[in-house]
Amino acid sequence: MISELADRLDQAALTATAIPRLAAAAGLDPAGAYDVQRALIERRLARGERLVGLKMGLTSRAKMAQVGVDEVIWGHLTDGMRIDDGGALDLTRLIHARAEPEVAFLLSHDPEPVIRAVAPALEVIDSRFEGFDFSLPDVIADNTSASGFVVGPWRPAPEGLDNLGVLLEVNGRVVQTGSTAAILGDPRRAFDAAVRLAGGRGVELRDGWIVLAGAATAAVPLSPGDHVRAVVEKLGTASFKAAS
Ligand code: OOG
Ligand code: MG
Repeated sequence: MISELADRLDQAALTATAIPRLAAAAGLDPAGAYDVQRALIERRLARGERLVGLKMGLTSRAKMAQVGVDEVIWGHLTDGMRIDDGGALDLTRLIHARAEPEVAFLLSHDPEPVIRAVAPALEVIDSRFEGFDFSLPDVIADNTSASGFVVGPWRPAPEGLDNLGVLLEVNGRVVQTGSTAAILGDPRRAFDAAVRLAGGRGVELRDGWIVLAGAATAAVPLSPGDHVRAVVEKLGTASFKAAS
């Protein structure tokens, strides 16, 4: 059953076709949903992608309210999801993509996982479920809607990382504003949660991995031609262009 559910989600992503929710009918609880997520990631790895990090989700109230799920979740990042800073995103391969501003951490083994650097980031989420509508186990199984991400320039964590202004701009206009305080009170808590939760499920955290802390604001839908930029006070910017 795990493998069949992972296939359904994998095909939905590969063909950019939304599918109905699947967790309730399959009786999936969160633990079973993480098994489906793992099987889904195995399919990407079998196609030659590499794991490059983890993402936290629903670490802010703005996001919990937007999707109606109120638990912190985590997912996997692969190199196939990476978009160069300032690069292009092909929207024709996606279902109903949204962008959200994030903070990224660079993980170092010291020998325990610690934060080596911080960067402004953007995440592109693209739920494989119809209407971007899902339950907690659905979104976990769907690798927490992960689709793409952009990381801006790395720098050492500045003073006041727990309260930096965050803007999301589309075509030069500010469409969302927030603060890093929205991310669990301090985005470093999201890093700790990623280490604890993924580590607790046997994920081997590697030196050089990226950890996305979760969006500070609600996500916005993308249209062809959109220039999207995240601006994080003291950290700088990360951007991409939605091509079609
Ligand atoms: C779930 C993923 C949430 C975040 O940053 O909160 C997430 C979704 O919104 O579809 O990535
Ligand atoms: Mg996110």
